[in-house]
Amino acid sequence: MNVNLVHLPTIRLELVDYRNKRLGINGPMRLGNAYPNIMPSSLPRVAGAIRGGVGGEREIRVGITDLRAIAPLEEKHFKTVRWEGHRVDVMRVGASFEQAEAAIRSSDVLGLSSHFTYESGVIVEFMGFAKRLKPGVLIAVGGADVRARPEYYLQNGADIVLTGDVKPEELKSPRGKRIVDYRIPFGELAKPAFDLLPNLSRYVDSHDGPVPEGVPTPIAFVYFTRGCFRDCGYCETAGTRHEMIDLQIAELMARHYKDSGIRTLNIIDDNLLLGVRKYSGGKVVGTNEGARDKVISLFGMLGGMGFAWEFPNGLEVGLLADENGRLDEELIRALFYRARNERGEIVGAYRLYFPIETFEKREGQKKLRELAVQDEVIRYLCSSGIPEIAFGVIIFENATRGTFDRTKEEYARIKSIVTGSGNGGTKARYTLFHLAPIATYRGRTDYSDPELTGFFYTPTVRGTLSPKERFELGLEVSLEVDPVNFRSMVESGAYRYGKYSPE
Ligand code: B12
Repeated sequence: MNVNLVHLPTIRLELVDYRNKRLGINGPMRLGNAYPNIMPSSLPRVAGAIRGGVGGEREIRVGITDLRAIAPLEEKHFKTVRWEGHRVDVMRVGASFEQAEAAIRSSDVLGLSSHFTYESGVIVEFMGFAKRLKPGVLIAVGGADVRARPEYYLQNGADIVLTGDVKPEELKSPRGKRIVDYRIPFGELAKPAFDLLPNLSRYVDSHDGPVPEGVPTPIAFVYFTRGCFRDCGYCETAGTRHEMIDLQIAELMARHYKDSGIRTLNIIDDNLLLGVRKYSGGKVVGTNEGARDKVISLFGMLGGMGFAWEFPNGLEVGLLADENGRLDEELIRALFYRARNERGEIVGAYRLYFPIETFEKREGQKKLRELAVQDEVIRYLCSSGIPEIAFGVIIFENATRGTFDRTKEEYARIKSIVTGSGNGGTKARYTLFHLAPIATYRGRTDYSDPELTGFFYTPTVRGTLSPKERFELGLEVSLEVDPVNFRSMVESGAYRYGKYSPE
């Protein structure tokens, strides 16, 4: 039996007819970052589980076709959507579907991952293409967006919809359309089949922009915990069971990555640090020493093995301090360890996505600590010279002009900490993104095109300000606080980290 897993093209959006003199925008605006040289985050793991683990099925032959890697620079017009009276061209980035024809024809089952709603249009289109080419082929899909809305995929071409992990024996069953919810132990996910990716050396992109000089490649995705019991309404993973890997399995997994030639890790836990503290009503009240020691040992081991790493999915930065708001320096030093190897390459942490989320009504969100604690973390990280930090603020639908003014002021303040006297060379970018209509906000959008479910646009029309006002106020603050990233995004769609001088 043949299972082929296909990594599909991503999308890139271009706002074609928007002009704004004040912002210096007088041509098409590329809103939508697309990093095509990125390893598929789940497919090697899915293939490894099918091939290997206790539930693994040795009689299944499994392969991976990576349409992004085959032609990373190829772009094709996918569709045009309307946003607030403007035209947005959606480009499909990666090789054409025809390049997967051989894989489709030879498959009994085709496997796809769908993590992002905004990419789901491409997934649906591909499912149609595959069924036309080979009507008998079974299509299995898994991933975060599939978990969020399994019925959508069943209705649009999928046969087996996995809302949990891969279940190898399910792929062998010709039964009708179905949703499979199944969780396999961590150990069975420990050996992603990197050998099935035809050319590992092409995976040089992170999802957070080009990596700084000295970061070795290839770059792969990894996680050591999964789930998060927090209740943040804007996160699809909210309210799920939290689980942490055993150290022995983590070591086995890290060795496997190293032996497979992986040099850099994109660490993508839902909430890596959650287990480190104890909580009451969601607030930190103490430390869970066992879990804290485990995280410290784990990162000691990764550094010892010579990996470089980044946290593109963010860390709950409040957990870097104890219940009294004192920085946990030992934990921070382990997570942000940094050295150079004999070739001068970076070992250890080179980048953190730092989720600020909001400067307003922070008390209402259990995971957010006082700004003073947050400032301390920033100060410490910058003085230790982490190469890059990406700060992120969410613009919620009830944002007012005051929200933007406050964000501008607070970002200027944070920027002065970053560029302050203790700075060890850190570059940063300061971003604002609009609430995506996912999780509890799913459905509260006035646009039917999934491509507008990103965070560059303002997909809800509710709120005191109009979508266009929120969009423009966001751009104004971005330009003022972070002209380096602003210009780069507008012109090329690529994130850039600025090295600003102290004001
Ligand atoms: C890593 C990650 C990222 C990475 C990029 C990852 C990538 N795909 O390239 C980064 C950090 C850059 C990122 C950014 C963003 N992300 Co993100 N991200 C995630 C995260 C944490 C993991 C995604 C992932 O790789 N999962 C795979 C891992 C966890 O699972 P796995 O073990 O490999 O897969 C198992 C199963 O899923 C299943 N399975 C999966 N695929 C398949 C296929 C087959 C055939 C089978 C059988 C089984 C199967 O079996 C596997 C093994 O058992 C998810 C949350 C989550 N837990 O999924 C959010 C998530 C996908 N991100 C989300 C969002 C909104 C974003 C952002 C838009 C903004 C933001 N809030 O961060 C940006 C946009 C990125 C961009 N391109 O511009 C949302 C998406 C919601 C939605 N439905 O659209 C999620 C769900 C988180 C959330 N906040 O709610 N993200």
